[in-house]
Amino acid sequence: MKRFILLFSPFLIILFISSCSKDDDGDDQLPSGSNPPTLDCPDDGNPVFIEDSGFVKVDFTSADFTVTDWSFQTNIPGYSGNGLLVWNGPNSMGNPGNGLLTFKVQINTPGTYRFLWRSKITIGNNNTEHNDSWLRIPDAAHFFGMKNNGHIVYPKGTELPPISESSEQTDTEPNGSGRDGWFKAYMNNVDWKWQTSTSDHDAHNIFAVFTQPGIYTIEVSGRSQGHGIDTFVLFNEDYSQNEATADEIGFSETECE
Ligand SMILES: [Ca+2]
Repeated sequence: MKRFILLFSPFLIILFISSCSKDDDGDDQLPSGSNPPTLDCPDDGNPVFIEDSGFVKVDFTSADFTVTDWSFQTNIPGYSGNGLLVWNGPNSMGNPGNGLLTFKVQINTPGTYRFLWRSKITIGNNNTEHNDSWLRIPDAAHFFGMKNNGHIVYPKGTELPPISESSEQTDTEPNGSGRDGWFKAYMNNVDWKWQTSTSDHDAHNIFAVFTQPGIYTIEVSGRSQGHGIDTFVLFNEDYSQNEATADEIGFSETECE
């Protein structure tokens, strides 16, 4: 119920429109160890986050994580919304699909969207450990990584077709592990950071192409123990990274599927 109020609060909608108020970090914090608020959807329904004007923002704790080894946390400062999820299962370096989380987004504006999550390392002080999870967008038209110089990679084992921009490339395989269309998606900062990169030591940003309006699934599964994820956004070319990751922007509205 609390989440329902948060999502549909006119106050937050005003925040979204005005983009001039303080961020909402801490507005809805719960004591550590408390149960997360439940979404106001029927038991067999999923919340669907609605893209508007080329942007959608999702609280990572909105997924049904109850039967997984993702740990709901509110005792790590700096999260937004209701909390964060930390992968507390075994390291799954070569095996995507453990602790599968699914998120639904309704795309109304077809196009190419960049994916970015806000995450942190919750174990230790090494920025290359406890810093990654698996990511797949299986029903997009295309799902790929791209460097600023235009170089493109596709997840290993993907069944999605390539985009025409990579037709001249001889190698489109990312460095490091991957399987069944999943990208190993990493960040490199002990503290909170908006970064989702793929291909080891050769960071590519991650994109999905949605050619038709519709409801799409974002899949995340556990890889490195201690990787904590707060939020993710998908945004099209109308937004800079800074605009898309501004704290002032509230979570997208939801419907129930
Ligand atoms: Ca959150």
